[in-house]
Amino acid sequence: MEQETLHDGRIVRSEDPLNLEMPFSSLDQFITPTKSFYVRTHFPIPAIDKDEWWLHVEGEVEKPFEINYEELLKLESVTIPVTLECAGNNRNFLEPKVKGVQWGLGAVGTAEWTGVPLAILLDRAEVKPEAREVILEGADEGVLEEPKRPPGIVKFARSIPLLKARTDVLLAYQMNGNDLPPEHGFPLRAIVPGWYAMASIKWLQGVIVTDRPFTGYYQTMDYAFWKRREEIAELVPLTDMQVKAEIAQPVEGETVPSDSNVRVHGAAWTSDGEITKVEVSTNGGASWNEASLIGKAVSNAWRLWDFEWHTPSKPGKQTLIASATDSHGRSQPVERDPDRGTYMINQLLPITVEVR
Ligand SMILES: Nc1nc2c(c(=O)[nH]1)N[C@H]1C(S)=C(S)[C@@H](COP(=O)(O)O)O[C@H]1N2
Ligand SMILES: [Mo]
Repeated sequence: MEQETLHDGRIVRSEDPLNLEMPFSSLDQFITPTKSFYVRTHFPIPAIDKDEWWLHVEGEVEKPFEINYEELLKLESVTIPVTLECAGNNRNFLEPKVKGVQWGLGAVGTAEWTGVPLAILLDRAEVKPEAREVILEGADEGVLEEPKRPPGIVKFARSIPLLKARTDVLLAYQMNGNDLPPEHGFPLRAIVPGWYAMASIKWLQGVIVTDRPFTGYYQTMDYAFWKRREEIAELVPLTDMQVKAEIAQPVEGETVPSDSNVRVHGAAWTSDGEITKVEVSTNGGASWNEASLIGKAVSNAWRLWDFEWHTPSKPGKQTLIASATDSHGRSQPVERDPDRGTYMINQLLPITVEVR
């Protein structure tokens, strides 16, 4: 593997725009410290003065309004732990190589988010009966390079079905008990539990209620996959995170002592349900052992797990695989589904260690 540069202990996947990955081997607690949390940006980070910032709530509503930071902080707030995973997490495991940020295991993290449920703002605006979706728009913008792009400046925006917007979405101004850092969306970001994190819009400035499906760049040309209607492929926006377990330690290529107890540990997550089982194979999938799930299940957050492996007395290479199952009985595929393009990577990821 190529040499990795670090930025405050995170792996730099690109400087401009800033894309930082958590070294997943450092996973040692349920909450990811803010300084380790991965960063995904598409454009330069907007410098926002909170005293001049307004959130606009508009579209198919009876009473459109604007609210500033100070007023927002006075509203009823909640704090919830939520796991965010980039839809392209694990992309550097894909063969052949594909375009996009070459994330390893660490474009995922769990933070405690504090803010105002979007439902409170939607109620204040009085959503019209014909409303179907809510578009969330960030303040960041730029000109796109890919050929199938609208000319001119594009803003990062995504939509959520009205029901999900009302029941699940949080507008967060704090991460792990402190103001959101600029790179994580200061002053305000959306948190969309259970969905890949492209929907958790940072630097939020617009909440636009609409009566028809939104087909903006980031949910059609990008952040979409091919789904089959019978045999016909149709482009569908990415939404739910897929069930997955990742091994934090040991790491790929590590040497472990023979005839010893080695702790294999990591995290597993899913959407809309909970992790019920993580299995670990230490012989390339020939046999499986059940790992222990640590702590309690928390909705919309990952579950840490571990397994004590008694290593073989004979030296040699061993292949470790972790596999998660959730409360809907969903588990991870063995093979990659090419219809998923460069996203939703949750097939089993074997790692090789050297027993010596
Ligand atoms: N406004 C805006 N919101 C955004 C993005 C962005 O580039 N601009 N990136 C999205 C993507 S693809 C991901 S994975 C998450 C990353 O959130 P984080 O940087 O706080 O980890 O933010 C999402 N929200
Ligand atoms: Mo992402």
